[in-house]
Amino acid sequence: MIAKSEINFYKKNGYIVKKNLISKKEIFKINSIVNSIISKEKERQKKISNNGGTQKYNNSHFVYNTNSTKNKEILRLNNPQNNNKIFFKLSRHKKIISIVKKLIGGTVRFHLGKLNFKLPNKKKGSEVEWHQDWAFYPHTNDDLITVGIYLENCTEENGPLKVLPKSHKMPVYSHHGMKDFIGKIDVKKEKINTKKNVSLTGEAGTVTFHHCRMIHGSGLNQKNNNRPLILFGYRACDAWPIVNDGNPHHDVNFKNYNKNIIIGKKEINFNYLKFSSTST
Ligand SMILES: O=C(O)CCC(=O)C(=O)O
Repeated sequence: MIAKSEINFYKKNGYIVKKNLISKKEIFKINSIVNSIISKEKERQKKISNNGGTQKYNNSHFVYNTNSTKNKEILRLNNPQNNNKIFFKLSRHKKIISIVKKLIGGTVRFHLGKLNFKLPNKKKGSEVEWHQDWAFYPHTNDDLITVGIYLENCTEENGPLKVLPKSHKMPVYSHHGMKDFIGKIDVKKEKINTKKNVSLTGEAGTVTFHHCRMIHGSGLNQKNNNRPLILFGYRACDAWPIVNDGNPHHDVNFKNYNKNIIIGKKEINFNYLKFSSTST
């Protein structure tokens, strides 16, 4: 499923793209579920007056471009794998997991999922500024990877994922503004040359893999579709989260945390977290 040369390419550049990894038949089924979930949500919205950008929090929820009821559009479905089993199965897809396993060192624990949309026709509001995923969820090591699955053909005009090759070997940059976390890098201030970025385009079913420290983002969508892109995050079993990012976390529920192990032995004791007192 993945050649040695591709693993070496990933190590050197921080990303790889596997064209048409997921079959058109599977993509067709997934898209019919996506369409039905979106229609249901739109119907639900009609019955609700202004209720904020995020409707409910059961770990799988919609994120909107605005809190207002006017011109409200869906930007994202968070954690689709908890919404419908078709996404759960996709998050455990053998072809994806066998590649992830090779790229992050042998063990695989599921981390998070998103189904991102881009507003059509150059509408502003869903561009993604340059960032490193690592800044959102630092771990005890950086064997973490983000996998992107295009559900529709994604050309340059659709606002594809863009990566800066080799940037996974650069420092982790500040994602803060004056004082608060703003989730993006000030590339001018950091003197980062973004001109050498690479667009990860591909037909529906194409799958992208990028390192958690890779600087990446995406621009406007000039077309009239909504560029559905599923993103799944995976981490090696020995990469422990330093912050609680709202996704399964060992401090919150160890059993749940272990349930996300796809390849690897379940930890049965917590000794690694016990601190011995050395104070006198
Ligand atoms: O949807 C996109 O174009 C990119 C999203 C992304 O990079 C992220 O959510 O971390």
